[in-house]
Amino acid sequence: MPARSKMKPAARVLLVEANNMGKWVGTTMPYEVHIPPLGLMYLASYARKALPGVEFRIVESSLLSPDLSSRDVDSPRDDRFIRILNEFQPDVVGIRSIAFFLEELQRIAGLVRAHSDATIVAGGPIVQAYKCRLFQEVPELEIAVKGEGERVFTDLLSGLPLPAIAGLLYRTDDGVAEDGVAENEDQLEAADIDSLPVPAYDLIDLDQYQRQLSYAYNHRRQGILLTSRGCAYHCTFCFTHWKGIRLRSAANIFEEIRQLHDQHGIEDFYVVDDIFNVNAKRALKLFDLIVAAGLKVRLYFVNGLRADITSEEFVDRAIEAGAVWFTYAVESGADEIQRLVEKRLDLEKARRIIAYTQRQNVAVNVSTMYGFPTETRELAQRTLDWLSELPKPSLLPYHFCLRFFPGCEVNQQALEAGWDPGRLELTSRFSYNDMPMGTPTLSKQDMYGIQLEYHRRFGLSNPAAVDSAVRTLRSIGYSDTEIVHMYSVLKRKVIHNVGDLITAAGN
Ligand code: B12
Ligand code: SF4
Repeated sequence: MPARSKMKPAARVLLVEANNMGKWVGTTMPYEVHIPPLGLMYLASYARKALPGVEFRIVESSLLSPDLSSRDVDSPRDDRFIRILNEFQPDVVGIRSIAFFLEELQRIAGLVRAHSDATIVAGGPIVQAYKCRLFQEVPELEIAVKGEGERVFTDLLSGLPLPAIAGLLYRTDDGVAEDGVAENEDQLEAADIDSLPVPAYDLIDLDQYQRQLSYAYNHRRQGILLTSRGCAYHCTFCFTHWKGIRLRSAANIFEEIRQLHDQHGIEDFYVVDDIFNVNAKRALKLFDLIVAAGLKVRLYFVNGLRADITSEEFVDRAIEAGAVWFTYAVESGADEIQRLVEKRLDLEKARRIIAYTQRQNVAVNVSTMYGFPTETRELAQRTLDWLSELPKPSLLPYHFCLRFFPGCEVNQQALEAGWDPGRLELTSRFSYNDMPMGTPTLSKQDMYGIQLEYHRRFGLSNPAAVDSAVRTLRSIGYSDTEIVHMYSVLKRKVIHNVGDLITAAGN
């Protein structure tokens, strides 16, 4: 790959979300979880404001096939992407990916190089995870952007010299850079995130996303809200790709909601912040604005609320503003593990507020994990027992085996606890519901036992749990089709009706 010292100013930019959602859920269905690619939509809206002459297009690589059942046949999927390259003739192809989808990034970069001479730029969490190594893994890659992309990508597109743009990694033949890849200093993240334009919803097909499932497994016109960047906590298993934490104001978030509602007919808003409720005052103000405007919207806290800082007032006012979906990230019911991973959740407070939320008849998810370094069967068992003290099981049966993504502190903790380094790397390629391999303190058999016990007591093999989840879903407006589609993906097999679902749970 010839090194470049700068890019020619670009006229056409193709942005690609490189993912393989079938791999994620480990199955092929005519509908999958697909979420509008927010990072790329932010890049496009920012860059086109600064460079109005540049034309942008956004595609998601695993949504290219009109018929998802043919996804395993490589050529039709490749053909559609090649057709886009030929028709659009991009000068730049910007690809977002995460560590889990390295193979998909490789596939897309290979296709671009074979069928176009566009400059290939990568961004997203995968860059922070792999840094210079990404250039070995993806030989076609020319430039990569570390962290926040709006300003850096705009500078790149306008043709500034590469050494002058903070936040870049790029191939160079200056003979100085190690491995032929230069790394510029990190950029300063935008301080005022209220000034970022609303993501470019006009560049995606909201109907196509509605045919897929949202982050909350329903078929809606999806509005994705990122109301803050970064997290105030530092859990060792979590991949931190923003540096500090920055919050948008309640007024700014409300304006986005109103705009998406009025201009795009969006009524369902999925909040993907790391911890939305990190500032309670801001959250309550947002709820007040929505209520005062009489906006009929539904809010889904799909990603994470920290339970021990959530109050009853937060829950009540969120529901008044339209919240129907609360996800509490608990991880472990053992204080020892809470300390080890530096989450330090107050489990007693967490239990109280989760129970309170469950009594309000909204969807409540409690995400937990097992397989932490040094975690024994007894410690893992404590999480299951902790869950049993809640009034209801988690609506989504989310008890995951910990994965180790490159760049997370927990990898060091695992190595210190005697884990095999090759094994750690392997786990980052597994789907969340692939069966785990065992750890020095938790055998593979123990892990199977934990999974089975979880599903028997709280999850997919428990008819009462499934029945209660179905009732809640119906009460918050899910159609039976949505419920059946959701469970087909969760169970990795097509379910035909709700009755079959409950019967199947008992078998
Ligand atoms: C929504 C979400 C999901 C959704 C949708 C997937 C998606 N679109 O990413 C769902 C639920 C499906 C999901 C699943 C998973 N996710 Co997820 N997810 C997120 C979450 C919460 C928000 C993503 C987002 O929209 N961020 C906001 C946008 C604005 O940020 P961004 O995409 O990073 O984009 C900015 C920059 O990165 C950069 N940029 C991005 N792309 C590009 C491209 C170019 C060319 C340039 C120049 C710049 C650039 O500019 C953007 C604007 O500043 C993040 C956490 C987070 N805070 O980001 C985790 C996160 C991305 N997920 C993660 C993981 C691990 C997963 C799973 C593998 C989990 C699992 N074990 O099952 C699965 C994989 C499936 C999948 N398709 O992603 C990790 C990735 C870690 C890593 N090292 O790669 C993250 C970072 C969470 C974490 N802290 O650990 N996820
Ligand atoms: S796991 Fe959640 S609380 Fe912990 S650092 Fe990551 S986003 Fe923050």
